[in-house]
Amino acid sequence: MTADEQKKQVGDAAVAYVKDGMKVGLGTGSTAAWFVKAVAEQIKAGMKLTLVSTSIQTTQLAESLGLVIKDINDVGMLDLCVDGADEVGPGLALIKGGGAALLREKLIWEQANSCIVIADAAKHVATLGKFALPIEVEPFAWKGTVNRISDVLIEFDITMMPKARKKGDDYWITDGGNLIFDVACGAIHEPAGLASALKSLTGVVDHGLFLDLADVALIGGPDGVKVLH
Ligand code: ABF
Repeated sequence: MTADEQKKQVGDAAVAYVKDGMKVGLGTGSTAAWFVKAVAEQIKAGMKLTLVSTSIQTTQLAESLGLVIKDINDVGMLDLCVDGADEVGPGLALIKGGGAALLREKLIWEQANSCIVIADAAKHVATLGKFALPIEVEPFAWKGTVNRISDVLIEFDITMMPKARKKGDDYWITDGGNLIFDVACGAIHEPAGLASALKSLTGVVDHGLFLDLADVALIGGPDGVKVLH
């Protein structure tokens, strides 16, 4: 079973959690895209939903499927958000942000009563950190911010310098106009401590550690979908 087949498997499975009349947050990435397509089929079959999106990319996909995306400020608390991840670790601690949408994703997740993460089997790990941790940084005075990030990383025995994510020759700019720096941590042994230390730094907008936010994880695989709580 290929990774993409597993992504479709969990994207389709997540639709079982969507009920008529719900307000639903649509995640970002190739796994979440399968969920968006499955939601579009439900709406074609008559389901009534209010939808919000975690990125311009997802909004464009949704609208291409005839879906209407509402402004998150107009809908109040969401019933559900379904989104992908780069790593799913113990206690459903996640690394997200490989799609550079971490800030809008986290804001939507914070406004949802229930958050479901969907991922292929390769994303399910015993320790977070093999996937580089994305950190979203205010563009103004970013070099000083990167120096402060490096100082904090050393306290967590992470010696790799943050690497600016680039698209061609330019720095990657998020939907909100910020920069993304990726840190090859290797292993993150104290996710909560690192998350708190990074968030306290002036110039750091947010980071890709999603802790105590996921309620359920659907992990794909040839033996069927594993449901983790
Ligand atoms: C987004 O999708 C990001 O937070 C995460 O990094 C990415 C995973 O992408 P994919 O599903 O394509 O592997 O939610």
